[in-house]
Amino acid sequence: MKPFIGIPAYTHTYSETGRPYYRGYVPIVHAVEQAGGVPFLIPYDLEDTNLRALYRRIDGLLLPGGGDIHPRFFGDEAPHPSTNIEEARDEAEIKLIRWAADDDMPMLGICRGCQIMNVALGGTLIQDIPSQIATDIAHDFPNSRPRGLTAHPVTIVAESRLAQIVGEAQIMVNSWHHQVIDKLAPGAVLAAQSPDELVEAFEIPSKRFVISVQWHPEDMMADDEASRKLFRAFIRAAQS
Ligand SMILES: [Mn+2]
Repeated sequence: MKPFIGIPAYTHTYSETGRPYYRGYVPIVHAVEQAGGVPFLIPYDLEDTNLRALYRRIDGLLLPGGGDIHPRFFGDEAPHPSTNIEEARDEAEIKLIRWAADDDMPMLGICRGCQIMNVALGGTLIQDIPSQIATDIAHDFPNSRPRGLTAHPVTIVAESRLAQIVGEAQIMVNSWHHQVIDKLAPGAVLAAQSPDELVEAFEIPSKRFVISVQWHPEDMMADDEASRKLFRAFIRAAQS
């Protein structure tokens, strides 16, 4: 049986009509399929018992990219003018992540998913790299940039699970984030960092498979073996 991979869908209301829709990022769904999993989109704004019922059907949880996380979830009292905050999404994803952590369900976090996983498990974020950190590295490229284009290298921590999976000490990754992890959650360890020493990936060694990356491997699948290896390792873990 192929494993079911839960992917929280988010809502989007079209300004022209005011009608709300659920949305999921197509390349993530395709990446899960290519790696051997069955994608399972989860509408998050459900009654708790229904969210829990959907959760119980999945074998792995994939937290996708998206807008910023409300700073109240990581105890920051000075909100930066952040973009696309959807607190109901934050709340539902935090619930799903905590359930999955308690059950030792395999999890893969991507970009916002990396950040919300860290927050859900007790870590914090830097709200805005450009205004809070001196760095020469561009982490937040314009949306017009082709998604498969790499932006900066990351150094993978030797001995990490990520290093075992990827089999390389350094890889090139894309980058579309203006937020980044500050303090790692208890139990989480650094798995990769950019040359300016920002957290680009973390993992939780005590869990069967919990890895989060700040880049978007789903957008690099076509040309990048490291991205394919990461998705395949996640699906394999969800299958076992
Ligand atoms: Mn980056």
